[in-house]
Amino acid sequence: INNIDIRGGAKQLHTKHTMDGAGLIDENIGRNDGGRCVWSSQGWTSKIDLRNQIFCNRSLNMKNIVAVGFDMDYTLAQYMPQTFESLAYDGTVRKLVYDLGYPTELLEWSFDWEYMVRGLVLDKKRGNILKMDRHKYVKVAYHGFREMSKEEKMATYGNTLIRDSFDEPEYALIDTLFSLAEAYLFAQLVDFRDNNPEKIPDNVDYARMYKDVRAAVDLCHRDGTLKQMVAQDPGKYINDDTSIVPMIKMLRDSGRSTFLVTNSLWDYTNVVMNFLCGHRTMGGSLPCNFDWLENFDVVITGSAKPGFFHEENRANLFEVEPHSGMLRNTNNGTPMAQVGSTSPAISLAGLKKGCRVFQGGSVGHLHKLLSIESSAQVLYVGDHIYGDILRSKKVLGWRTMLVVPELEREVELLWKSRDIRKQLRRLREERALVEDNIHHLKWSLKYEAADDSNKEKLLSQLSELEIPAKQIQREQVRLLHQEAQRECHHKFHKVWGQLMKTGYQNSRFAHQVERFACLYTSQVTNLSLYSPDKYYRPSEDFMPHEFNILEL
Ligand code: U5P
Repeated sequence: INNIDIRGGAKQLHTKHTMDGAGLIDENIGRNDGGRCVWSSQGWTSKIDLRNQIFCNRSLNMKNIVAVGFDMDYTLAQYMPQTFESLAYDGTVRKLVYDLGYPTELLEWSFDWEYMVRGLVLDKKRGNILKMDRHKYVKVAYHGFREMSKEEKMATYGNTLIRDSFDEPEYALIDTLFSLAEAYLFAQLVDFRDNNPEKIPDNVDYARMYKDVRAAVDLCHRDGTLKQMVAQDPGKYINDDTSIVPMIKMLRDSGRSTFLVTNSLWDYTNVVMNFLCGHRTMGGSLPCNFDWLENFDVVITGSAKPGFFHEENRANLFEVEPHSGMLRNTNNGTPMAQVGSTSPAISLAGLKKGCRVFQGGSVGHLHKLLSIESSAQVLYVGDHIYGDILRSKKVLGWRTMLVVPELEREVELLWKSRDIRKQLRRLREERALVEDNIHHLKWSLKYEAADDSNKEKLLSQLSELEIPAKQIQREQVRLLHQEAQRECHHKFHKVWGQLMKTGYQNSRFAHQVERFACLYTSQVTNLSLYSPDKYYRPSEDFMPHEFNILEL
């Protein structure tokens, strides 16, 4: 220990992980292999697979957390987009054709569930799909499925002074996995309209098409198109994850209350949670029961997030009778005395034993039910930056963890492409140095050179840098750089590149993750890899000047 180089040691902690080359990446670190860190000559190294680590943006001491809450859809329940979003896509197409009068050709279309990614922005009016960096600079732009030229992109989005905010209502944010199907269908419709103007009425512009798609997708979620199918065979649509129950049990054993707040209604919530906690199905051999409720203190369904997070929200809170699904009125969580009943209303405040199920209400009700004194005592885990994370953190002050399933692949590819990234960085620095040198020589020549011999020397140095051979070298550097960049981009996603990056900048999505999520991770069950009392600490912030000095 005496031999630790403080800087080197500290660095190792952040940089050494289990993904040691392509071999180790697939090694499944067992959950009972005795310890999560190892000490070696290189310092302490984490044994938790990078893909399963919890990353921290803002310090969070779990000791201060008294209640941990979960969103359900795409947080506890990871849907398989290839089946679930395809179902949404097919249902939406049928609604567009049969209810809204779109051409029947649409029925022949198919859905490429891998094409769209989260973090994209739809320009409803122009029919464009955009990926931008954290400064809202549009880096990748497609009109339907046609890539926009640099000039076209600049002409439409390039003016930095009048740059749009790229928010609703002119734009739509693809920030939940639920939106992938609608984004794809929008691109298809834009293409279709451009190529077959006679088949789409004049008054149906791109924005109207988006509105129709959005409404049809939403209806599929609400009218049973999707949920009946999922209820029949949840295993076809939802990833089986047996580690959810132990993870929740761990939190409960550590003294935390646990709760569920979902926008789904009770009947569907019951199906999904039965599948996740006990592999039961609606019509299958193991009919749904309510055992899963023992994992929670309070379940709130039909919560209408993000409105739920506003304390001034006056939404009524109903108690759900699990067997019948019937709703009972409550008075701020206290059951209303029945007309003619003489028994006093039972207070639900401080509820300790036996989970109760509710519908609606707002965060004030939940705090009362769980005896929460300060919102900083609550950690909420969700998948939707706007619906789950932004409001709960910003409006309310809950601590937040964002589930980003894409992170698993992102981290894996990042690991595999680290050599090309290093090369990219080197080329970039090299180019900058050559450019700086040329500037320096030109500057000296113009403003400093005292005599002719000095001038001659400078000129010869300059020509050395600028002679054709050097120019070619510079061009080679530039091309290599471009190629490496393209290769990197395509490795992550053939069209949109890396989820968290846009060129060298953080993507807008990454920026939001950084700002709004205290923690983020690929799966909710990664919580069980860490102590329920863990003090999550972010890595040190670095400004570019510090970064250069510390040569990170
Ligand atoms: N949902 C809609 N409309 C959409 C997308 C999702 O109603 O366009 C529904 C899902 O079907 C699910 C709920 O029931 O919203 C999301 O719930 P949660 O993420 O709060 O658990």
